[in-house]
Amino acid sequence: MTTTQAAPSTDALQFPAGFLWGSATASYQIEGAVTEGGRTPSIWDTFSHTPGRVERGETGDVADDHYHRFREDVAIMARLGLTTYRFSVSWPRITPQVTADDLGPVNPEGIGFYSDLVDELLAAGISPSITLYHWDLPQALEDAGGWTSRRTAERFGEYAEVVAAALGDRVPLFITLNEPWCSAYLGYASGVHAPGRTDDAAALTAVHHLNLAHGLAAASIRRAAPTSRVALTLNLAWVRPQTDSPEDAEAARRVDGLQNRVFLDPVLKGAYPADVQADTAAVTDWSFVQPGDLDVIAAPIDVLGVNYYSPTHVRHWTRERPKEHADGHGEGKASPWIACDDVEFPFQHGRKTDMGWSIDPRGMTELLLRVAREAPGCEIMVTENGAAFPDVIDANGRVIDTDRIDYLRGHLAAVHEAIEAGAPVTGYYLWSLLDNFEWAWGYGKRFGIVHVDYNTQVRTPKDSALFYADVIRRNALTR
Ligand code: IFM
Repeated sequence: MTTTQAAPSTDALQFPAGFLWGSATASYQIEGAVTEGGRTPSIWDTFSHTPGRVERGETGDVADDHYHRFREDVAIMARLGLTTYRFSVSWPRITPQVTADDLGPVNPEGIGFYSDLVDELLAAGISPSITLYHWDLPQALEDAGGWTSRRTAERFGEYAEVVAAALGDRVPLFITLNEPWCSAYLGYASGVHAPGRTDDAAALTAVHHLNLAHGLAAASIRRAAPTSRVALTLNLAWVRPQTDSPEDAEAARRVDGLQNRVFLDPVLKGAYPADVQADTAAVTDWSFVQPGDLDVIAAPIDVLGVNYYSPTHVRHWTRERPKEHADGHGEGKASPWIACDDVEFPFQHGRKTDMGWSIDPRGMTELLLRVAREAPGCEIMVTENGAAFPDVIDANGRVIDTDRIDYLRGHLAAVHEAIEAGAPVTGYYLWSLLDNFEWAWGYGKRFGIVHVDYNTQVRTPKDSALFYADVIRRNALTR
């Protein structure tokens, strides 16, 4: 592997000069060391230690031990030729004594860890991109209401200012939140993620407070790190009605509202979608939106981060037969889809990843083009894309993950197509660098392009890592 730029091939999908090639991770999924460096518990420590919440009772206590092995991991990134790396900062490392009313003292060890990581990356020629919140909320804040409390958003704005002030001189891009859809709906409606609550009104309250937290953090970053750029990462969906019927179109409208527009519209238009507010009127009157909030949320951002894995197929549910739950949220369990009783997620034929997610790169192109239309003038980055497959190390010590390479080929071609069609996509972060703790699935799902042996912590680049290194070296996808 070398970082020398190869000559462009005529038989290749060439990416624009300066296109950023990265990989992404998140603190709780890789760091381990949960009681070290002054860190206090997050909601994911509590959740994963609660029996029945995570497959096989697995936790992030050790994970990839990245806290101790980050220099080795940066060396791997350098060998792959990554030009950027997206990681998240664990809030309970930075202000471990935070309460609902007071951010508490800044922990120098917490700042020190991320400062060392940033320096290591810069020394390797890799540009750091920081996500401020990738789901590990300090447990003390959850005890005071978590994202249902406005004070969590206020403390988040202050925490963002601390991190931006400490690292902004060396970090060109700060992403406020990762996938607030998951934090709100999986955390507070379906309960399959921490904190594991099942309360629709709480989830919609969380939606707004997460949006507000984004706005407050964006303002903090502007103040404390004026040369850094501000982004928000959303897991937007390409929502496909199963048929052309008006009923299926209605199902798609509802899901699009909850997944896409309730996050996009406040940021891009300074308003919540009226149809979503009407759909959910029986759940909440939305009085948690206070005067001035939408102005805070709608402050301009520099980059919109889009995470895409799979399309979302929806159909009107007629109640004549059992509901299909291809979105993975089973019958009899609380649903993340509020006020969507008549919507089902029909099973699809075709190729799937180990998560059971349909593989459809077309959705990536469509989604990026939609975002480009809805956010004119805003740069777009794919901040996550990748796939889990049941990888094994063979007798020669090699992981031949052809399925993942195929997935990446298809999706990189889809990104290229969106760029050709005019979407201002400037970077791509592959999820994920390392196999890691896949939330409620534990370690059973492997998303990494680098295999991790959880017994020995030995890292082995998979064939997909070599494939990705070649794409980066050429700045192109060869056919
Ligand atoms: O592992 C997660 C990540 O934390 C957020 N986006 C989706 C990934 C795969 O499920």
